[in-house]
Amino acid sequence: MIIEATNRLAVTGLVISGLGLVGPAMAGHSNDREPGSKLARPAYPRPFSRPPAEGSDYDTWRDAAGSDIGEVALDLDRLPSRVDNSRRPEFPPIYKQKWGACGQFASVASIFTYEMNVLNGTAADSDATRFPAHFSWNMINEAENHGSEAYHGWEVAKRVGIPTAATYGGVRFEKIGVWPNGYDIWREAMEYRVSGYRYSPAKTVAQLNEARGWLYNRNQADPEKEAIGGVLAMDGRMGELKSVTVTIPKGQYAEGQDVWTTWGPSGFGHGMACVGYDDQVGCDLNGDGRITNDLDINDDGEVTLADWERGAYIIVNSWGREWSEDGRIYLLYSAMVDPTWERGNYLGRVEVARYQPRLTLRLKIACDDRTDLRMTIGLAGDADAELAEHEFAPEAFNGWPMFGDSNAGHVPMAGPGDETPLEVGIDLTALAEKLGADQADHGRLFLQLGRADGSEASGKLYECAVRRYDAKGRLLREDPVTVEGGAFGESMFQLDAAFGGGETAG
Ligand SMILES: [Ca+2]
Ligand SMILES: [Ca+2]
Repeated sequence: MIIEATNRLAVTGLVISGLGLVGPAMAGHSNDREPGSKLARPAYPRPFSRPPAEGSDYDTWRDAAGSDIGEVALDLDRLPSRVDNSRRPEFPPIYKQKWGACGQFASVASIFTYEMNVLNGTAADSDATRFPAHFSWNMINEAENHGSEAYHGWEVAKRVGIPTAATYGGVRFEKIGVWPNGYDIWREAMEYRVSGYRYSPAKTVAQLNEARGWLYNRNQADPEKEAIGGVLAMDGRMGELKSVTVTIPKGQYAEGQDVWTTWGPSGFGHGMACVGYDDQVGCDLNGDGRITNDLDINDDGEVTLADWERGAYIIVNSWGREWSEDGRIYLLYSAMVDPTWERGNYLGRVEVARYQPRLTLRLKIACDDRTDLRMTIGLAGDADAELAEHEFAPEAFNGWPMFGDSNAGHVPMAGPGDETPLEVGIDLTALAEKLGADQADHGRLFLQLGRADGSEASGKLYECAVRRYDAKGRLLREDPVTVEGGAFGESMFQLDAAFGGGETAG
């Protein structure tokens, strides 16, 4: 319901992508009245911080190597008064989005790209080191102009990976809902992953300071160790922005630059990248002729972050580099304390990882409804086994069950109106590892293709092969599997074949 409402607005040409509406149902679950809640800490605000279908025990940071939010305290004296990571070579250009893809422009094209370049020690100066917004967007937008959450992109990066823009064919496609055709694209995606992601509130000074520390050097407590700062995802409310935008007057710090004093008083969510902060930027909100952080300007009897007139985040928006002069804008720290826009009270962060698959599946497959496709892949360590020892159902080829109602659309594999069979790659490494280290390079493959209950979908498998790689990602060999028939729909298609171990499979 909410998605439809968002979509109606998005197709008017505005760049609206958040899925959330503020209402009483959303309040009260952040436990902000618990003791210690003023400290920096991870949180799972609904519905934008993790996929609901994964359950309330799903720890989105569990595979990350870095310390968790609030675990490390940085000496505040070390924080510079200004940090802008968007000026670093690891940060990609400021993009101008089309359609409601802002969530993926922020979470993948900007934030994932930045973090991956920091990890790799590279610069985001060409498509070879930039990552597309549309690869992950087209996994969850139902092949229409729908909005997305940051976590959609980060989960796609976790489960499938993200190909570089060079291999993918750009940062975005000119048509909605297209999946890339080519094993090498899917294979490259496997190397660029997310290991963990997290949201945390930024409603208190302690939480603000932790966020500043992340932006500065990821709260690296050891002064001897250098660390390049991280960037953060945020979700702003974008209605009536004119009424909350102030251009800093002449003679003041950062004169002539725009500041959002609060989130827009109305409207829907919009994903953006928070790239830094500036403690000096300020605005006289109460008109007393001074810019203060120590007066109770909202008359609630205490001085909190909500009263601060000085200090602002630096935001990179995906409305083009001419917007707001240079594509960036300030947002007062106090704007993040907003009970009417809960999404705007949180910041999201991500940890990325490089990865080399050792065992993959190459498939050439057609299906007239990629969301209703059901695919199960099994492995057995014994090449003569009659049953799989371990099985899995890859999210992307089972309608993305973890995303609930958000999927890749009831369209053919390649995209709307395109019946071309798609050549894809699927990582089997984790499945093979379950067989034990010595068996991971040979065994028996079991593949089952069908359709969702009640679906009329049909399709055909054209090619199937198992590929093995060495630890550096070099192809060792491909074992082709003979496909006989390959049609599925009303009945299931199944094959099994030995692979590896020097034998020719099939
Ligand atoms: Ca004032
Ligand atoms: Ca106050």
